[in-house]
Amino acid sequence: MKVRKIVAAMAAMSMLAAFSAQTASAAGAVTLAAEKVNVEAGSDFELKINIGGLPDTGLSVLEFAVKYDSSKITINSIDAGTAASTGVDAAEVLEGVTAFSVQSPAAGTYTVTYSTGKSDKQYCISKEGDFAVIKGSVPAGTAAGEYAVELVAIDRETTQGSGTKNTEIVAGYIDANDVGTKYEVTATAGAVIVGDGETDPTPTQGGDVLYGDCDVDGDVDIMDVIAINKAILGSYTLSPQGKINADVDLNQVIDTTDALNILKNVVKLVELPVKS
Ligand SMILES: [Ca+2]
Ligand SMILES: [Ca+2]
Repeated sequence: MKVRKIVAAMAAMSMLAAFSAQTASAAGAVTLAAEKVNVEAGSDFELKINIGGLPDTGLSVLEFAVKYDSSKITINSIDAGTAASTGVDAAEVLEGVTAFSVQSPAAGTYTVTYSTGKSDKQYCISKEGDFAVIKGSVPAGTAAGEYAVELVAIDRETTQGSGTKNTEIVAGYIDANDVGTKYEVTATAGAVIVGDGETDPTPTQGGDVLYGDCDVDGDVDIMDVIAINKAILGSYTLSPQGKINADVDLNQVIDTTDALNILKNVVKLVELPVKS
């Protein structure tokens, strides 16, 4: 039992060592699939990672990384979903270690692990459904498009000091005799879809476009400067016409340069749109 405790305390990385020493064969594939969600720029989103194809024993270890473009979407947290809420932390008290754990070692990457030294099915991942819930936001001004949320192997060595790069999402079960069984995982990427998922059309030149009129009330004044600044900070959502009107330097991005140019226009220093 001592080994099991150590294994649990050191989490998934040590699990791998246990697996390489005593891995039984396993049939079937565990599936991990991230959802695709539609989000407006400037809004929050929630995206679930669902698990299926679980073996009868459940899984006592699972680890993978979530990769995304952090210049397009922001992930604030990844919480345990229903399938990861086994109550094991109350039964297996290890200082500072929870079975479900999340870290962000680099921008655009989170690692997600579940690991327990317990072999009882109730403490293993044995329910299909949402395993993890990602909460994040899309910054205001983010261009329309589909931004992938990939589920991949954690970028590290297979075991510490092996010099071999890990290429697998690890899923396994360790029984009461410390015999490990490893399962294949089929992962499906999800996405955060901003707008209709298509790149924004070229803004209409002339016509109904009133450059600088971010709140689309028919004139350009200090309220538009406030509106665009709030939109950049994420506390205000520009309407589709507002977005076209706000991009006063016509570079397809709404940012502080546009805000400054609208302010300059209000005090009659520049004409809009500005020519770059
Ligand atoms: Ca206005
Ligand atoms: Ca712009």
